[in-house]
Amino acid sequence: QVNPDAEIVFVLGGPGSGKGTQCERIVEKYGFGHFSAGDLLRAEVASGSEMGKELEEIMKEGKLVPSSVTIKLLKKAIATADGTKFLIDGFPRALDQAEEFEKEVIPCKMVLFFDCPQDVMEERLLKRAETSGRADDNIETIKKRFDTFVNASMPVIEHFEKVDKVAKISAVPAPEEVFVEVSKVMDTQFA
Ligand code: UP5
Ligand code: MG
Repeated sequence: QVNPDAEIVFVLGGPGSGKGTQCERIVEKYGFGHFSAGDLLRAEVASGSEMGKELEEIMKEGKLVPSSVTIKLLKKAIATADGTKFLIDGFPRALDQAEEFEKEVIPCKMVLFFDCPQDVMEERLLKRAETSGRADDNIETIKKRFDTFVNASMPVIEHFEKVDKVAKISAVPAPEEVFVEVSKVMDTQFA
């Protein structure tokens, strides 16, 4: 079961905004545990299971997998990990997912939102496509991921803004410059 003292940070932002990149740095500097919902799903796909095959189809369309799947994977990861401070990267991606997670697992302490224009994200993803091997790093799927982000995921950020839990950071500068701003937020929140 999840430790009720666990402190959860949702790390959100569009496809290619740099969530994973910044999470790596936070882990290194602040000793958080890091769980990427997308990485957990890709591991399930790689396992070759029946469920993995279904997930693969959904992800190729840039759509959202059922929250029962992501919440189960995340809950297990958090419950079995050491430590009490966790980054949840790329989840929740829709309002009902946020509500369900906070009800069934634990409320989040705050949200880090990496704000990035679509043209910048597209350029990064197309560049990464040359080496990533990710099935969703192609222009058709990238466009669909952007649509899903705008329509389903932005309302999550708006919801947490209303309750004053969002730290919005521009993801446009170089990674080390973005991390300077991230560090300011982390130093304040986790002093
Ligand atoms: N890069 C990073 N920062 C940079 C910077 N400041 N300047 C220049 N370049 C920068 O970065 C992307 C690329 O940009 C890299 O090459 C990096 O070097 C460079 P990365 O840190 O990987 O960005 P990130 O935001 O993590 O991008 P990612 O592609 O992982 O985001 P997505 O949100 O699209 O992917 P995710 O893995 O979270 O989800 C994939 C799919 O899984 C979803 O589309 C969906 O189908 C499914 N999913 C669900 O259904 N539910 C979930 O809860 C989660 C996922
Ligand atoms: Mg990522």
